[in-house]
Amino acid sequence: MSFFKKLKEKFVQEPMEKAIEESMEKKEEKGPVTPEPEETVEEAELLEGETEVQEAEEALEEPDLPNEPDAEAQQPESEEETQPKEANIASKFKMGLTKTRNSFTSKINDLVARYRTVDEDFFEELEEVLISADVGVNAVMEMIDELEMEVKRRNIKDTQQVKEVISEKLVELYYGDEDKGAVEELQTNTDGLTIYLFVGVNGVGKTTTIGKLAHQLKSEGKKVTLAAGDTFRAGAIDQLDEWGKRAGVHVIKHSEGSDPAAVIYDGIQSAKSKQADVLICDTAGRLQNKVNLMNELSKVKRVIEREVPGAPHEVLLVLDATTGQNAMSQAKTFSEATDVSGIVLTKLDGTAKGGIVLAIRNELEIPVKLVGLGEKVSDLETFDAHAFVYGLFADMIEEQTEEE
Ligand SMILES: Nc1nc2c(ncn2[C@@H]2O[C@H](COP(=O)(O)OP(=O)(O)O)[C@@H](O)[C@H]2O)c(=O)[nH]1
Ligand SMILES: [Mg+2]
Repeated sequence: MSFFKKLKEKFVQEPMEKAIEESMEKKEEKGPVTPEPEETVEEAELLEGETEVQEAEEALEEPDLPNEPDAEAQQPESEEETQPKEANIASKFKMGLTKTRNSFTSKINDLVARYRTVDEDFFEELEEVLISADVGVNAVMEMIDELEMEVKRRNIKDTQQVKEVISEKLVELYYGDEDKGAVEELQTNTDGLTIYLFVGVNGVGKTTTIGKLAHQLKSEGKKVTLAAGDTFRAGAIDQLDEWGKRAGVHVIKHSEGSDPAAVIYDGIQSAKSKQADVLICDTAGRLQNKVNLMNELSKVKRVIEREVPGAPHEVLLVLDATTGQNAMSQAKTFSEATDVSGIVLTKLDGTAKGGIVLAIRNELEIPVKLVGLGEKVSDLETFDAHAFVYGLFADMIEEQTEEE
């Protein structure tokens, strides 16, 4: 099966069919007296694999009236019930990557239109297109080599067909030699408090991401505490406090200028006494001098390690995708100052150069764990390379698979 088709099935068709099937099952169970399932079927039939899928998902849940005993509704989510989420994730990546896709797709289409057959010049220009999307020079070189081999191996002559191989190779490029297709969820503590430490320079989106994550974890039923470890500016403390209020989670804060390690210490004690599941720690990312940064971060980390053995479970470096190569150099500095376990790449929605995801993974060998796809509380997703590539090629995928 073609790769585009596989992506379409994974993110659009299967989830859609599932949603329709489930709504039919619900309808049968409830009998014709309940009006809602009827509506659900109609809605599900209209699905285009876009945001409507989420609506359908919600609609499917609606018929579970609170007082009605419903054995199925009380069961933990089965594999099948998670399917419609795939469509939801794909549509979020599609939305968030609009700028990158528009720029990337038009360049690729233009290239394919100009070169009917695959040759050296075609690859050279393709190299430029990928570099202009911030994929990173080394990653692009690797990619082009792989692509040339694959095109030879499959005896592809028509540039139209190369589009699909590009998308396939981008996914491979992201995963490298590792297990293909594995989505890297955040690590958790199976035995007590999970602690996430957020680091990164000012303005990249640390506090916003913490707010979004707190909201997500809370809606999964987790008890969350936030620690306002960015004590450098009063505004930063208030901002985290505001997110805490919105998400309905507890925030531990001290006054401006106080010792971040002390705030985090208090955060840990509070989280422990409240039996919270997750503590998320904000920090200031002052980069004026690497020695200071290193000292501050290692002090904070020492406190965390001492209070909860095995913590922090993630040290997440937040990078702003719109800053391109600057983000790469920040990543280098921070990895030297502390052990970064994962990257959060924010503001992917604000750049046409979303290829930076691939460069980061390829050059730094640190996994991208979360991506920010907008400013809203729901605009945070676990990074999924397949969904990312779907988002990049969505127009081509939809166009091509319709032709088949
Ligand atoms: N468009 C967009 N804006 C974002 C995203 N994440 C954060 N921001 C914005 O980036 C700005 C700085 O965020 P903030 O959380 O204060 O950064 P911090 O200094 O690292 O804590 C704010 O205006 C956020 O709304 C994102 O994924 N997309
Ligand atoms: Mg902040």
